[in-house]
Amino acid sequence: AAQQKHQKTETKEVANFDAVVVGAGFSGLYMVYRLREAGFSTRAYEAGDGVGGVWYWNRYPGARCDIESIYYNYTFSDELLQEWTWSSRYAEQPEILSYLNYVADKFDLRRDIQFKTRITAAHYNETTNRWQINMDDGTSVSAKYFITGVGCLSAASIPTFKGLDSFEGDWYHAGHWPHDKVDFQGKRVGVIGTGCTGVQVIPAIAQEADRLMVFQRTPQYSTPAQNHPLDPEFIRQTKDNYSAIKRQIRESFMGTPYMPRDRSVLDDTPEERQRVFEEAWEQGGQALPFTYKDLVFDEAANETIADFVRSKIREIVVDPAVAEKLMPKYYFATKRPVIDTNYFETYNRENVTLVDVRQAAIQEITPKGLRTSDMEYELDILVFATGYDAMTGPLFKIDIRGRDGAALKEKWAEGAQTRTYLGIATAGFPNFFMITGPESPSVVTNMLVSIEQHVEWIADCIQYMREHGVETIEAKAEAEEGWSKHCREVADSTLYTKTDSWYTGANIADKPLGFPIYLGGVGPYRQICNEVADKGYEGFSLI
Ligand code: N01
Repeated sequence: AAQQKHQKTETKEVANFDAVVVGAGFSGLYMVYRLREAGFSTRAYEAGDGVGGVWYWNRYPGARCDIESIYYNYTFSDELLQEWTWSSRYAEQPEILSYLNYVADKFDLRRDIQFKTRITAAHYNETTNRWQINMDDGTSVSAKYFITGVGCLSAASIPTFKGLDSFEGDWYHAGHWPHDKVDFQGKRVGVIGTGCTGVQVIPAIAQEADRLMVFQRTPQYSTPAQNHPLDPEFIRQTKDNYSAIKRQIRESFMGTPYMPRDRSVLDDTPEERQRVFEEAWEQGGQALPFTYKDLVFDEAANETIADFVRSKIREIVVDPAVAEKLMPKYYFATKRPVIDTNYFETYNRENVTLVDVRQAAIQEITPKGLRTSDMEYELDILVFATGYDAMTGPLFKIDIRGRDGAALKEKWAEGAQTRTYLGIATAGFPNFFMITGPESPSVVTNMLVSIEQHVEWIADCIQYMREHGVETIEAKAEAEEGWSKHCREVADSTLYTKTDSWYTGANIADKPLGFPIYLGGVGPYRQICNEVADKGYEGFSLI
């Protein structure tokens, strides 16, 4: 039936390419560049009217990257590294978007990108060994290779609250923020969600709105970003040392030069731990999780750092009752570690109210605001910082079908954690590559390092195929099974799988639980991928 559906698709085929790429974010842009350099005809399709991916859509106030700017850029071009200068330790969204536009201009990438076009379906045709790719404008193209650069966090999730249609005010999801400034002045604003997004948007809105109501279900650990403008001397040294930095981040664990200190927190006295934690808190950013090697492996070790952050929250938040509501209880750093600028301080403001919706659940959105089981809150604007259907969500927005018309969505119906080879490919879907797909290191790392590694590996693979007269590459089922098992075993040796999060899929109703992220580190993962390639693409069938 699926095959019939495939054949019945009524679209107008307008072009043929060697490769079609989905998205013009960091992944899509670099994939277009690499393939074009290698002489393959390539077209990227992008739903937005500009480049940038998540940095195009996430225009909410306070949006900035939680990886230090000097490591959050492409490293493939020395010239680009020397030309571009970041203004602060953690770059804000407008600056990152300017960078991506600069890259697109510098390498003349726009001529191979079709904007304002969403790919709706990609079906593999066994007879022609090509992918037929359909767009939302009714056109269709064919390509030998189908490559997704859809990102891991691009499918916004808005919980199905009763009554949202009746709300008389304005509402926004942070990941689909309007291009025009939203004016909060004189307004009563509600924010639902206290993940990375909530922690950034809450302090920014609080400065402007008349009243801000934060609807919190799960309190967060968050540590100060200690953001600051970059010193010209520091920039000069960074630019002088970029080849060493590049090597270091590529071989590292997380895609930044930091490695956990080779010491157990339990081997230090409470006083010494306190000193180490205080120093990392002052240093800010992602320093705290790197203070000891066992923090995400051992429950007792984790409790020491969790206690430290809780004590900091009690110090910062003046009202002890509010501070208690803000106490996080899950294992520290088993959700994406959050860094902030004045997050906990914001709860000391007179115009901010914290509402614990774990204690009094949200019941409905009303025409005038939001009702919990306790009371109704009147609101002019409602902001959803409620996150994403991560990892598989962006892929499932496209009807991807491989051999015999089998749908990717059906193949992974029992969870994405058991169904890819290296997070790049999946059995039954020939000549299909995923940039930062499920079961690759992706979201626990500096995405830029992971993206460059995948793009280069995929481009090399396609070149290898051309050089060796290979028409089809496809992951073998047994290789896929082995990788998925390995991926899960690594995750189970940590505390990550003991916390419900968007990593596990627990944030989306009815999503199968899993852990579709490789926690082995970007350096070791790169080595594995290189070895696979060096052995003639071991684990793949090449025909
Ligand atoms: O999403 P989240 P996010 N009722 O899923 C709450 C990246 N990112 O957009 O935990 C009430 O983390 C939910 O509560 P709970 C980064 O990787 C990076 O903040 O499910 N509340 C939670 O508090 C990040 O991890 C940057 O109980 C509901 C929040 O909404 C990832 O994106 C910036 C609810 C969702 O938090 C996702 O972050 C921003 C309901 N029905 C994002 N449903 C930087 O680089 C959900 N929630 C800095």
